[in-house]
Amino acid sequence: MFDFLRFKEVKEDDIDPMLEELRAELLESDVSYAVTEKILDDIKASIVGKKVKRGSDIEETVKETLKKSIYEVVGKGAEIDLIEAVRNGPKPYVIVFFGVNGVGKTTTIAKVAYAMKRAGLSPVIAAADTFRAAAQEQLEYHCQKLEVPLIKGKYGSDPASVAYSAISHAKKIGAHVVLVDTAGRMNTDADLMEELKRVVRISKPNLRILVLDALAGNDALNQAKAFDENVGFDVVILTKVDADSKGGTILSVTKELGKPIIMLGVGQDYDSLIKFEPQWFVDRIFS
Ligand SMILES: Nc1nc2c(ncn2[C@@H]2O[C@H](COP(=O)(O)OP(=O)(O)OP(=O)(O)O)[C@@H](O)[C@H]2O)c(=O)[nH]1
Ligand SMILES: [Mg+2]
Repeated sequence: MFDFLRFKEVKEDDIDPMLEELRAELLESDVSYAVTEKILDDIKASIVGKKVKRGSDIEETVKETLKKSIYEVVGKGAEIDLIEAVRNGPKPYVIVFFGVNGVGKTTTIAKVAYAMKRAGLSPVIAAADTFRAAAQEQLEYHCQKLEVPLIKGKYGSDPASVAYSAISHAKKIGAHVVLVDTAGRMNTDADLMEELKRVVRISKPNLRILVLDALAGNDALNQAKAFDENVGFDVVILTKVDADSKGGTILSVTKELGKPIIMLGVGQDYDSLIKFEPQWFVDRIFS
């Protein structure tokens, strides 16, 4: 009884100015326009009409709701651990890495190989980027340093057969995991997408990782959509998060495609690959 004395209902007008501010903040963090609108709609739906104690801080309520809803969106990948997946998966566990040119695929593979070795797992790397001569040399350099077997193909040879040879080699030597590096390709290049499909069809990966670059901003979402439609992928590793970027891509990709971000590249060293923590992201967006 007399609830209205103690509670008041949140009206759209109460929160509109705050949502405006949030809209600007999300867009500035490179969250796509469509995703920003969806998130704001979710918040409106969960707050407008809600009864809050008179005298309580609506702004604080909105902020908490927003944080919670963002946490829920990006929290999906948090439980996926690459090392555990390999440890509990078939032997060898096959992972194919792909993405647009220069996003950091090869560097990320070296980092993953390093992490696997540290965890007591033995990797084999497949240099299925037979497109650029320098690509093989780049992997040779890493593999020598990390003492990881590398399977290469001739320049211009069939990348799918390089991946296949690497898997056969891994079986022969009892390696735990095969990391397949592929050539960078624009999401608009139909021929190269076909080639990638073939690599995937033949290597039958246990995990398909799309590598995205945090600096690509909104284009990263377009890339993710195109790779998803053409090839399909399971998870994302986002690189170059150490550069000046709030990583809004994380929110766009998880909200629009429902694909988890599992790891972040935060530098050029082998140990600059960290597990993605949803709370870290929420704090970063609101910092
Ligand atoms: N700062 C920073 N630089 C990175 C990160 N990951 C990769 N890079 C750099 O990005 C550049 C491109 O990396 P690569 O690993 O060669 O990229 P790629 O996707 O294999 O490139 P292509 O094979 O040509 O398509 C290199 O200079 C890397 O050192 C990261 O997490 N942080
Ligand atoms: Mg490369």
